[in-house]
Amino acid sequence: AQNNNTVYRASTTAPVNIAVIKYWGKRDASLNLPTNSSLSVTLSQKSLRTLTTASCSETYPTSDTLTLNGKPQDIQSSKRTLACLSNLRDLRRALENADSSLPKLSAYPLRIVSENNFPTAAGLASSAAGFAALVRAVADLYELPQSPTDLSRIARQGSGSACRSLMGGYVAWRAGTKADGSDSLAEEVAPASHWPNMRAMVLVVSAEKKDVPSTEGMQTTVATSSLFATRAELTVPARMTAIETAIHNRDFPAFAEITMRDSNGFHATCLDSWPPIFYMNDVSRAAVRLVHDINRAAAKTVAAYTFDAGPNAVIYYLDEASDVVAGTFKEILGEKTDGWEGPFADRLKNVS
Ligand code: 2P0
Repeated sequence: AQNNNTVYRASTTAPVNIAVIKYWGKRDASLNLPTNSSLSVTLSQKSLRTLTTASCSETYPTSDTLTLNGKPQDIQSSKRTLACLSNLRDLRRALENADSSLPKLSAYPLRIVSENNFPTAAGLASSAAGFAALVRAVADLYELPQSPTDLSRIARQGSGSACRSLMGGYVAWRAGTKADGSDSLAEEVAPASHWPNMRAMVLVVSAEKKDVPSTEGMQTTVATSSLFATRAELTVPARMTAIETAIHNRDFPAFAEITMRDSNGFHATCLDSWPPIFYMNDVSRAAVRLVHDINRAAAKTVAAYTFDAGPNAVIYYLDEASDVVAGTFKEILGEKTDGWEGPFADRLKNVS
C-alpha cells in the first residue's frame, strides 16, 4: 500500500440518561445482557454531555489510544472498550470488503479523546454518555450506515446504560431473550419534543465515588436478594407498559408515581442483598420526604424523585410547577448545603 499521511477524524457528543425504570441485574455479564428492560429520560446536553473525537491514520503509532478528561486510559485492560472497538472495526471491514475503493481505516490505529462537561466522579452516569459518545464517534469516523438502535447493541457492551444514550427523549432498552444479545437494544419511545415542558434537576448530594460499583452491586443482588426475582419477572414488565402509556398520554402523575416506586423498589432490592448495599443516605431520604411533602401540599403529584447507584437525586417536574418544585428545593436546601447545582436544571426541550 502507498504511504498515506491522511488523518481521518470525527467528533460527536452524547447525552447523559437517567433511568425511570431501573436496569439492575445481568443475565450475561460479558455481553451486558440485562435481567429486565429499562426506560430512561435523556437530559439536555447543555448541562451534561460527553464530547468525543475519534481519529485514525496509517501514520499513528501501532496501538489504539484513549484519553479521558486529559488522562490516558489503558484500553488493553478494558474488555468492554475492546469489545466496542472490535465490533465497530468488523462493521468497517465489511464496508471495505464490499468496496475496494474505500480507505482501509479498519487497519489503522485509533486515537480517541473524550471529555465530560461535568465532574466524572459526581456519580452522574458518566459511563453511559462516555460509551455512547465513543461508539457514535468511531461509527461516524468509519461512515457506518447502522442506525442508532443497531449501534446501541455495541454501546451496551461498553456499559449497559450506554445503549440508552444513543438517542434523545424517552428511550427503552428492551432486555431481549436471545443468548447472543441481538435483540437487547435501545428504542426511542418518544422524542423529547413530545413532552416539551418536562424538566429535570440534579441534586448533588455527594460527588464522591460510589461505595459499591454497579456491576458488582447488581451481581450481588441477583445472587442474594429474595425480592429480586419478583422485581425482574413481574414488577418491571408491568411498569414498562404503564410508564410508556403515561409518556404517550403526557400523564405526569402516573409517570411520577411509577418513577418513584421503581426507584424505591430498586433500592429495596439493594437493601435486601446480602451483604446489604446502601446507595441512598440521610440527605437522599430528606429529598424523598420533601418531594412527598411538596406533592401533598399541592394536592397533586407535581414532582418525582429517582436515585441511581449513589446518593444523588434527580427530580422530574413540569415547567408549570417549577416555582413550587425547584423553588422549594432551593429554598430548603440552598442555604444548608452547597450541593445544589443550579445549572443542572434542564430544559429537556433542548435535547438534540
Ligand atoms: C440504570 N444503573 O438503569 C441503572 C440504575 C444504576 C442504577 O445502569 O455494569 O454503569 O456498565 O452495565 O450501566 C448503572 O450501571 O452498569 C446503571 P454496567 P451501568 O441507569
